[in-house]
Amino acid sequence: MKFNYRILTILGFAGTLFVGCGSTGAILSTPIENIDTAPLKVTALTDAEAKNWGHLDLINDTIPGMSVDKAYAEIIKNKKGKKVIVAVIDSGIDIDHEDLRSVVWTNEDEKPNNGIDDDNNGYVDDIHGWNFLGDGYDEQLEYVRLIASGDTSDPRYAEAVELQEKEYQQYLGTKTRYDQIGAAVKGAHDTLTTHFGKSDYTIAEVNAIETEDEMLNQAVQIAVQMNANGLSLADANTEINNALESINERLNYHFNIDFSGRTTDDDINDLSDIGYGNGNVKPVKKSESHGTHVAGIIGAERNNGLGANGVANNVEIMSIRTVPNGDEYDKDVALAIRYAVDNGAKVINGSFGKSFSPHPEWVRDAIKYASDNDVVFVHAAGNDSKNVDEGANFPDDNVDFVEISNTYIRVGSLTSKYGSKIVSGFSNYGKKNVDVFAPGSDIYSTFPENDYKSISGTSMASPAVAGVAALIRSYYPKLTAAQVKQVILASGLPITTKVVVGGDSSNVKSFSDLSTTGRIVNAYNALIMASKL
Ligand SMILES: [Ca+2]
Ligand SMILES: [Ca+2]
Ligand SMILES: [Ca+2]
Ligand SMILES: [Ca+2]
Repeated sequence: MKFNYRILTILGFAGTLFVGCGSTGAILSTPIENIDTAPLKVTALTDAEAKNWGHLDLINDTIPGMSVDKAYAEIIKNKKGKKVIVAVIDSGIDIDHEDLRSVVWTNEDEKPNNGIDDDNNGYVDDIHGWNFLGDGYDEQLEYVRLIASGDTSDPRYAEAVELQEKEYQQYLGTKTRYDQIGAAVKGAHDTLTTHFGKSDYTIAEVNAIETEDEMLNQAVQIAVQMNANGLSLADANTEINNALESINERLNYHFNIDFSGRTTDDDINDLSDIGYGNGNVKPVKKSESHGTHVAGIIGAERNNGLGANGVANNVEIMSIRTVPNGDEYDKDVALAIRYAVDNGAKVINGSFGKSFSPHPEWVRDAIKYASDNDVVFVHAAGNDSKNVDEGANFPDDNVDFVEISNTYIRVGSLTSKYGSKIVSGFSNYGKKNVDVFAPGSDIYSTFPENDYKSISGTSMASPAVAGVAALIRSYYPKLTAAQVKQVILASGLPITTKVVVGGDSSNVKSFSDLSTTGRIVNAYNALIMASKL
């Protein structure tokens, strides 16, 4: 699964609306009292800050960004460094995007569209990367595939069955709630449209209504409540329909034991059966935006007057389409990592993961292959608000905490609020299995078809760190991948105060217990430390 957070945010929002039905101002969080004395930024971010907060500086701006702008102003200046290839193993990238097309990797040894594997790397016409999914888009979750396989001898079969029943029922319940809210919102909007003789009525007009009509009164209440949450009824309708689309995808594909999404003609249990898929590394539809957003965080062209600034200014982005709408296959992930290593990537970003894995050794071997070949692998910690030391989280770099790679970095997510709420509520953590934290909440970056949006997830924190790794490799190319990892970890800013974990104000932990380092990534410090090695 891709690790962005949009769907869950909407679910939480509408859940609150439902619970609070009839009363306004339902979205209130419990205040946090005196769990630290760290300075908090008291004013809201400006528009410019909101679109760039991950690059700002804790001291100059009181925002816990990675000091990227300071690094450019004081260290990099006009230097141009060495070009670094960064592989994005994801959902495909809009390589024609106005803010990305200048940084797209091209395989110079391959001739396009001749049906021949000119560079003899096992992939025909792979010009900008590879697409292991072919025309595929929707997929089951991995534990649903396990149930579909009927392999009752698998030690996790019973767990999978239980999980599927639980999650399916949960989403079915959510769907029912959404259908109810959707019907109420639509009914209220229709009533008010009829009442006013127009659909673009204002909240002031709604507030002025005085009536004994029960249906009209109810419509007023719903409109007032939605307005308290910042939405007109028409907008709420759209949000609910979008959310329902996501929920239906889950029910129809992710949790559906009878669905098969695989379109490539390969044997999924034979790692030597390669060459399937195709050279089209773009998303198959606009909604497949994840990889494009991730790519922009790493390397969107800087200071070109368009959209966003990537962290790194001298990269080529290789797109390896591997992660569907649903769980990725171990075989595709293992081959994608090897493709990246064999075709010149020095940094790989993996903003995806899952809790079941039929062939974890294939992926682990590939991660070790990256490590053995001097490639940094950056992985998102995941968005379940949980401690990943306590359960399976794939792809991983260890067996029972014994690491097989010294170039693998796992990243948790930060908000822009320095202080007790600095950890993103969705972010996973782990004293052993998460290494550092980096900006991941409300990150502005590229979306398909020359669009730009702010979205949240550890999926956004991981490429921020991949960008820093690329910066170091660009300006200090003599450092090994293992040294780059060491520098990123050791140069981060330590935070020793207590923070809220899982977005739950009763769950307070010391930030230093959430990762191996207790640090937040800082590009400025990393470049200084790299210069001294
Ligand atoms: Ca080729
Ligand atoms: Ca060719
Ligand atoms: Ca730009
Ligand atoms: Ca590790």
